[in-house]
Amino acid sequence: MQCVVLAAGEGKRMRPLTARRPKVMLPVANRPMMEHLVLAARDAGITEFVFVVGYGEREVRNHFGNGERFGIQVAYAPQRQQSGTADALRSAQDLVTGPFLAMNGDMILSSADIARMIDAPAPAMGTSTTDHPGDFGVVLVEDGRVLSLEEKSKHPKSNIINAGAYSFTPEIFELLAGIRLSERGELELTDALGILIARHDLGAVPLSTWRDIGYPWDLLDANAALLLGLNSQNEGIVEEGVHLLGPVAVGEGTVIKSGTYIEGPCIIGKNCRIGPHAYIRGATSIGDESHIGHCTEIKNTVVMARTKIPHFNYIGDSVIGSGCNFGAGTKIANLRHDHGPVKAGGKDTRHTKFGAVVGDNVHFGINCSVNVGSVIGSNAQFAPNSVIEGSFGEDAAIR
Ligand code: TTP
Repeated sequence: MQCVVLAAGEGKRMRPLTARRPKVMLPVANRPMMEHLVLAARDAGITEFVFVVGYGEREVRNHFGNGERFGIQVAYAPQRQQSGTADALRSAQDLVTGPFLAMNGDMILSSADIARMIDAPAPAMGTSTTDHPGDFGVVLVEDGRVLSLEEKSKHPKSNIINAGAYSFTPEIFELLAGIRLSERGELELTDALGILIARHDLGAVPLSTWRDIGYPWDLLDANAALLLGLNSQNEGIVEEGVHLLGPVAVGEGTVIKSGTYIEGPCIIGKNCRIGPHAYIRGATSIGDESHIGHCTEIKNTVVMARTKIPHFNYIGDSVIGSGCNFGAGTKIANLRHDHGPVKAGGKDTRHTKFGAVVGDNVHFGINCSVNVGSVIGSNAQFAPNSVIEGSFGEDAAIR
């Protein structure tokens, strides 16, 4: 069976992290999120993939190539304009040869859940439950059939939602051919699903491990969930006097210097310098070639490659892009005094602990204070002692 992965979207909700890379290539537990999904599908028995690519497609192609290094075969279906999920799936039509799975590339699923999708008679939709169904397509299910699907309802009729994973036969392409632009100007897969639902012909497959990754704070939740399965591993150098508690994976060429205390689950990439005397708490992922230095504390955070957080820093519950530099003493707050949910970029993160979203190549002078919920565009620069709060665009500067 083939698996079509929709990976062409712009990921606007994920900005500024997607300013220069596609959302599906954002790292979770130090691998692109889509790699976790593809490996889970491979482990469920799928070896033939069609990746629908568009925004940032070069990065996807460079990473996966023909799939050989992952033990799979990959063909690419370019979607020239990101005009919706129906259009994305239609782009794969010429490469699909029989019944197939289709999955959004921006989610996490276990191989057991994907195996359930493979076993389900087509057409079928994977479903999951959530405490905020109004952000998704809400479905009513009876006797294993989807009875209705309502997108982003203000008054959701259930807490069951469309997980964005489907089992189809090529008949879906006939339905997609008749789809018209939706109110928001997109060609939406849900319109074709509506036809199947009206025919009482769409099965529901409950999935227990689904995680959607739409916003930066979803990256933290997905990262924590995936690190729960981490096994300790050391391919680097751990000096005497380092404490490693719980699962900690240390990549090749990385040196963890004396006095450093790491409470897993934490994954540290290749060629990093950690410590001396750094304190890293779970669930944290640190990308390749990063430097976490003396008296720096990092907690529940994703740090991308080549970022330097070298002296007396605190970073909590944050997503930090690649190539950033934190001046000595710069800290990110992660809790409001009233312990209320943090808003970031005007959105409710639904997290009482959330720090900041920092794009790529951001430079902080010494002793900057970054308040909860700050969103900082790529290449921003901040003078020493800056108080940083709210949203800053790309190339922003406080001098
Ligand atoms: P969405 O999450 O709806 O869209 P997006 O990824 O562009 O993100 P945002 O809403 O933040 O801009 O897309 C669901 C999946 O479908 C995702 O894996 C990307 C993929 N997709 C395409 O491949 N082509 C498209 O035209 C669209 C809209 C989405």
